[in-house]
Amino acid sequence: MTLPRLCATTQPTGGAALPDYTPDAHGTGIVHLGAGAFFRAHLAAYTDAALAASGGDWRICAVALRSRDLAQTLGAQDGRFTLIERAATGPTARVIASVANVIAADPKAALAAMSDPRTRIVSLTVTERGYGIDRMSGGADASHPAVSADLANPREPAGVLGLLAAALDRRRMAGVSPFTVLCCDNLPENGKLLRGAVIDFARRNSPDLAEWIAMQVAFPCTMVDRITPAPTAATRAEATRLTGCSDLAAIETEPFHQWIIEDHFPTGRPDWAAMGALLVKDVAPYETMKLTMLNGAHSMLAYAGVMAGHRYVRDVMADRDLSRLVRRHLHAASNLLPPLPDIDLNTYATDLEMRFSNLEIAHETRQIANDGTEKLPQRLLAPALACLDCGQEIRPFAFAVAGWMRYALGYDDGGRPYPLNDPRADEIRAAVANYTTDAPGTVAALQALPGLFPPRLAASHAWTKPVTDALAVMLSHGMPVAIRSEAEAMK
Ligand code: CS2
Repeated sequence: MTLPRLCATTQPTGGAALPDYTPDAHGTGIVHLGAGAFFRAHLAAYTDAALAASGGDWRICAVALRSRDLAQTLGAQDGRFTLIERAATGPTARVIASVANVIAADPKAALAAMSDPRTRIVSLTVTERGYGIDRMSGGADASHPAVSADLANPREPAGVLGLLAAALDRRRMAGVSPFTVLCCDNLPENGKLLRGAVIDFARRNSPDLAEWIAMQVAFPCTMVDRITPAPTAATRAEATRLTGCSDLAAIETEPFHQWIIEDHFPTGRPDWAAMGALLVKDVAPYETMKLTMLNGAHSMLAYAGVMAGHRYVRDVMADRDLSRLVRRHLHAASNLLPPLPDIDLNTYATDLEMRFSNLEIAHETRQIANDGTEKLPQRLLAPALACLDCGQEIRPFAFAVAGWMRYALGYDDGGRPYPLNDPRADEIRAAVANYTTDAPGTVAALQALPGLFPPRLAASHAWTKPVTDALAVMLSHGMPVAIRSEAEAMK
């Protein structure tokens, strides 16, 4: 029997909750760049809840900048998809209808949508590497392929910074008020960072535009959180069970979700608080907490976990020694943070251990290990530098970074090579080519990658010694032994 495809005209059956508003009664007010799994589990779900609770013309035009397949799939389903929440008590599902239309790998159409006066927010989940921000200067990174192409041809942009600058320019010329730019990626002070990069990009061709953006455009910061593994055939099978339809755009996620948003939207916003978003004045402390604790521990366990043969985060948590190192990392990270009025950091850490241990979520360590050069600075290197400054034990961060270095060598404990998924993979390979089993040489070579390690950290013996020692054990005895001896050293 062929199943009907989930779309606006099918009537799903099978227990999934259906939208309790009339999607077509609402216009589109958001253009979202990056239509991947995280967007669908987070912003699309919050906006769906906001439409149901308070209405408004806030449906979303989702732009897939690169993946034509995903956009076509979602487009063929009228933007509908099943959001499966996997809890220990069993899965529940909801059909999301906040996506009104989808643009696939078509920058001209994306630019037109962003320039439309009805668009009041442009939100983004394009991953850390998708922007092309020079993290040392905070400006646009002219060596990023999309940035350099768009700087050469700013009227026909295809990359993120180019599209934002060009769309804002069109609005400026047409006398239309600017949209609010809402960065939802795991970058430190993400709104501020993106603002600096867009202004710098614009300045290179039009100082007037740069000035206008600086004066007129809001870039609120946000902290986003929901663990969302890449969907698989099992996700789609579950969606079919829960909707009675075939759904090629279904995703699965954990029940937990958090969104903390700086409340600065001059042209309005959906009622995201309807699903629990917290609108605050200053997001920075929450963002630092999440980046250092959740994401820092994630990166640590991903590198150690991949090298020790643990496929999923839940497998890491079932490894007695490595899960102790996760706890140690969370504790060390929380000690670096200022107190937050409404969050108990010990409870936050315990909750994270529970979330990582969720047996229903198949979150691949390899997925988290991707793009290390984009993630290390805010997750592990900034905390390590903070340890140097305040005299706190640096070892947990040294072990985590040694794990990244071991992974960056590109071969496992059995000598089998694997591809590095990192925008700087070629540079990394060239840097470590001569040091396959030499810990001090590897540490020195990777720390010399331009713009990655803070110079003060790389020059500190108190840092390089524990990194080198940890890497030496990983190289001579293998990752499982390195994990065990690191956990034993805690006693
Ligand atoms: C993860 C994040 O892939 C990664 O690097 O650390 O995607 C993490 O799952 C999310 O930030 C959770 O909100």
